[in-house]
Amino acid sequence: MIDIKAIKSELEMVSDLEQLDAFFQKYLGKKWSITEGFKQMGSASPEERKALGQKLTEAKDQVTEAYEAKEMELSREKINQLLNADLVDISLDTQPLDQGSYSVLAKVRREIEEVYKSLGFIIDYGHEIVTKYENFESVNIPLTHPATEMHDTIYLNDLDPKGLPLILRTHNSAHQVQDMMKYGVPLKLGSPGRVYRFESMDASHDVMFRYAEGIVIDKNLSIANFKDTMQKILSWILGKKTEIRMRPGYFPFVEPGFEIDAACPICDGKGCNLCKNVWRIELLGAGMVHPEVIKNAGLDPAEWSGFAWGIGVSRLAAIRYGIKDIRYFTNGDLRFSKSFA
Ligand code: FA5
Repeated sequence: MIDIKAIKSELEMVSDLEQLDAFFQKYLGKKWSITEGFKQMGSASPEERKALGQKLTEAKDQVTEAYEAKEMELSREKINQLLNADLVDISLDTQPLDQGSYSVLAKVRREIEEVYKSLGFIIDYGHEIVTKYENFESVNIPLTHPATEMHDTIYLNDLDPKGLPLILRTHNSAHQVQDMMKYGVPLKLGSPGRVYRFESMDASHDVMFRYAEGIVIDKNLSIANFKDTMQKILSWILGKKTEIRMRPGYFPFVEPGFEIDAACPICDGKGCNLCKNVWRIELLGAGMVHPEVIKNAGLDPAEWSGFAWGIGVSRLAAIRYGIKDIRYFTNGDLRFSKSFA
């Protein structure tokens, strides 16, 4: 007769899936005695067959149930073993990763943005590809001005809707009028970004350099407001120690115009390539916004006034960190970049 108790205790001794498989072959597979028992039923009388059939079915059900429970238990154990073997110990130190960092120019640009924002300015980067109208005429530079010629401006093959060639902006003043119209007045807006000029490169000139425009439009603005704003921005970024000089300058989009120079950090008056031996480095152009520019934005210059400036960020960074040549910023020398990481 089938001894279910003995079979179950044999199952209890099974400790892995391989043994369980052997158990299955022995008791539940085709060769098992229960199966054999079913086969023998053919030779039994109808009464015996019924009783035997019932017993065999019960036995099979009980062994199958116990087998399935054991299979579940062993499978779980196996999964846990595999998971534990694969466990990543996050408390262990990993290999140090080569992390990137902001370039010097990005750091200085971000600082300028911070100062602008702290003074309540909107930031708008504008576009690097602009029309000739935006770059020149909107800011009162006639298309006959020498700056529009190839030697200063980089032209693209693509045309604007008027059929004129598109250009790479030479300054972010290209967005002054557009921004006045876009944001309305009064306005305080900062526009940092890359600008492009077709010119010979040297320690203080590059064909692509970082620039940061600023413009304020309001009623009754004066040169005193302009000076105060410039002093705040420059002393924040350069510190109070860097000597600054303001002198008259000419730009067709301002009246009066100014240029601000900073003392050369490299030669201390002895002369070097960065300042071309004149001790001072031109840092920015600026002035009171020209009435024609205000008119181009659809505003009445009798009511609205403004001041604007354009900082050479590459030069500002060179002055701030005492770098001899602005081309270091873009020549890809990792030793230079890493020294600022
Ligand atoms: C302008 O571009 C005017 N748009 C600035 C302005 C804005 C005036 C608003 C009035 C009102 P400028 O061409 O001087 O000005 O250029 C601005 C600054 O960019 C310069 O003072 C200088 O610091 C820097 N700069 C000029 N050319 C280069 C160059 N090739 N490489 C690096 N920096 C340059």
